[in-house]
Amino acid sequence: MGISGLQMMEKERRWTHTRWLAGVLVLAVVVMARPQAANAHGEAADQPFLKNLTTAFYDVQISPTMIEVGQPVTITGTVRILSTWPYTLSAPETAYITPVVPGPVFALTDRTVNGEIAPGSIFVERGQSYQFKMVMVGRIPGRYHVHPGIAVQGTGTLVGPGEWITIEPSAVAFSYPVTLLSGKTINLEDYGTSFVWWWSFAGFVLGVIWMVYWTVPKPTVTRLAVTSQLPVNDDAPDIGLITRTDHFWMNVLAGLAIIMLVGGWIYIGARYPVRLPQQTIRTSTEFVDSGPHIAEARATGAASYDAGNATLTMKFAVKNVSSSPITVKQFIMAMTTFVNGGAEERRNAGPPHYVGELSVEPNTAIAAGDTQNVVLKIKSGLFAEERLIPEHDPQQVIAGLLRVANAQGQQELVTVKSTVMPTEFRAQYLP
Ligand SMILES: [Cu+2]
Repeated sequence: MGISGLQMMEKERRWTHTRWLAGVLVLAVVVMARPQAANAHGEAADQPFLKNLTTAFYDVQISPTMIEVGQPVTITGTVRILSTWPYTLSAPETAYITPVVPGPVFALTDRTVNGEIAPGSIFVERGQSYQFKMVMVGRIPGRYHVHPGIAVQGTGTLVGPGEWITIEPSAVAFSYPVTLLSGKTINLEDYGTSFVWWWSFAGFVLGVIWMVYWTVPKPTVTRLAVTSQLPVNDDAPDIGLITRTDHFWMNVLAGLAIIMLVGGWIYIGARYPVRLPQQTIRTSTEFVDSGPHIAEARATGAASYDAGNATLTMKFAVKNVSSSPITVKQFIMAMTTFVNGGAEERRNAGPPHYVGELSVEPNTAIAAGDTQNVVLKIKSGLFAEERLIPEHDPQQVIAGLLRVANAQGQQELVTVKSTVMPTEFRAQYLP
């Protein structure tokens, strides 16, 4: 093969390369040009056990649902870290209760957990409940789905029920005044923004110069086959790998980086002589009183789930250990609440989309000291929408809270766990 043959091959190779690049580019444009409105926070993608065995959110209220920029929205509710927390996940120890919103469209101004101020993470325990209150103010106009969530270290963020919130534009620009310990008030919305931006940008530019220097005109990367043959500390100036000029320019870049660093220290020291390190606050909250012990419950057989008509049927033996009759009021699973009651009780149970009806049979009060076998039936599209029920898992288990109340208005949320069997089986050819 002559020189021209080699050139032809090189041309061909480049052309294939160009076509491949063009293909990737077209694909990227197609993917990016067709954005779909996001209607959830991706929780449906999580495995069912990750939702129903870990936590249960109840009594969640998110209001008001229509505000103007600068006005507050309050999220209240309770999350229980279930005692059924899966052994396949790392134990829940540190967690962070947070609003789950699409980006910085709100500013969180206040958060309490079990009545205590909780600016950061908290230590948590299985079986305990965490009553939360979060206040956030509207920042960027739009319509957003807002959930409370609990981010558990080692597991991820588990979300509660959500509500659509509309932020209308306001005549007044958003501001977030904060009073410093010195007594001076600053606007957190734009405080130091331009300095932070330009300073970061300067560091970025330095990094880009370094990267381009070594990748575009230099053969360091493209001749990997050659460089990989050289000893680690061989600059190989004889083959033009790293020359004296390169050393010079790298020293200049390193010098600039050091000047930026030292300059930054001097500037900070002179401009802000009084400083406090950023605070890391970890608190263990007092546990909320879970109320009197009035009932016990356990599964008396496998639950069944019929995906065809979206119906979950569970069997429990409920024992009344109080001195007055009790009734089963709700079944709470992950971010959903199913209510044995009227429209009013459903309205109070949480954001309407995540509330459904619960049928209890027999729906009669359980006398003091008695144990009654009850069948709980729920028909709801939420099971499929949120992917709550395992239908094809190595552990076919669900868990939740049974809310039981007596005539005196006392109530208890009893953790229940049950095996669940699907009633429909579909062919599955891929794992
Ligand atoms: Cu959502």
